[in-house]
Amino acid sequence: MAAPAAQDYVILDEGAVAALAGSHLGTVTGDVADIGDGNLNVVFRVQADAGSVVVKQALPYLRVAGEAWPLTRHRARIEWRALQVHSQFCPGLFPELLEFDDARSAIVMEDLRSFISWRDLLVRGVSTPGVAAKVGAYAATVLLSTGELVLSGAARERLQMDFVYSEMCGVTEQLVFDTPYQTSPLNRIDPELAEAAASLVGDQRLDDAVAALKRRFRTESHSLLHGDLHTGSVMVNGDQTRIIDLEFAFFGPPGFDVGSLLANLAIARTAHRIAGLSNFAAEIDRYASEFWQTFAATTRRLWPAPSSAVEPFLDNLLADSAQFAGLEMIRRIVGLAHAKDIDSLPPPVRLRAQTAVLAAGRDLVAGPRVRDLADAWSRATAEESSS
Ligand code: SR1
Ligand code: MG
Repeated sequence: MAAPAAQDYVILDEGAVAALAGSHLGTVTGDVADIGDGNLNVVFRVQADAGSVVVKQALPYLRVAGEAWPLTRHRARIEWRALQVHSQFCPGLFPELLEFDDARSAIVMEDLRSFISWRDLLVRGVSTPGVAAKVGAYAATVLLSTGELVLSGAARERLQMDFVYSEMCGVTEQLVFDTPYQTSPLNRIDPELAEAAASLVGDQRLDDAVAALKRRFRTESHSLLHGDLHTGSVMVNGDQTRIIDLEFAFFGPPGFDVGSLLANLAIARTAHRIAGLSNFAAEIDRYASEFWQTFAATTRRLWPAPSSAVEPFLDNLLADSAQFAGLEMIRRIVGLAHAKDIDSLPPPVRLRAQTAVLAAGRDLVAGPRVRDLADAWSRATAEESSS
């Protein structure tokens, strides 16, 4: 795909958003609201008599950082294309796609106004039956369906060309693999946690483990992954689930998405446990198990032929996932993008939760490889690290 012409790009104002949405809604009566609270893009809701839609536009910079952090708008194409591909394999699990305005890097799609993010529901202690299993089935389906065992030859190469290792992977490298282990102005560290955070810098064993994982992130182009599969990328409305925010999609290593999801469930679990809400913590234990069991069952079902290779594949994938989970846990405590699960806790409880998540993440990254889910989960949610 050629790059969109720069001269056709404008940052959408309310009138332009209304015009873009108009072809899907009829006459827009003027109700255009900026509802974006994400780190990257601007998001508008457009209301009309006929209903509402969302318009998501990529800016030529990172929304939270402003022009000080320039980014190309290519992420809009990645998101649109990944939504197309993943929704082909998992229909009904994504917002309905209405239009892609390539010149203006804008996606028009279903408004998920009655949905709430899974993270917010977990923070509030609201039960979400069925969600973990759906996300597990999704992660396995896209892993297998776009992996080389199922998709090969020219079709695979054509798809890979749409997802050449992207600038967004560079953002992940920086925020997940680099800055948490450096003294960096991009980190956000609570003063009480300064000593624990400083101990991440200059630890040779940790640096070696992180470098090996970063190399795998960069080089193992196994499957088209979501790339940012945390609980805030899952929207829930009763028994309906939608996966969103695919701008980080890339061909990456098995275990990256699984690790990210397990990490964020572990963070939620630790927050509840340390806040004294053990019943809900036990519910999150069940979500982690349902997520993994459904992921594994779906992988076995989609494996192309009966094979003794599937169980070792799953064992390896789980051990890799636990290491990636450790990175995600660490960066959500000391990096730029924190987890609301922890940041919303009152200070003394927050510090205990941060300390536990940091130690557990470190153990998963640089400690012994995990043996099975019980081992992975107990170490991810440990309140005192074993290493
Ligand atoms: C500056 S972007 C920060 C984070 O937000 C996204 O959701 C990704 O997790 C990214 O690392
Ligand atoms: Mg996101």
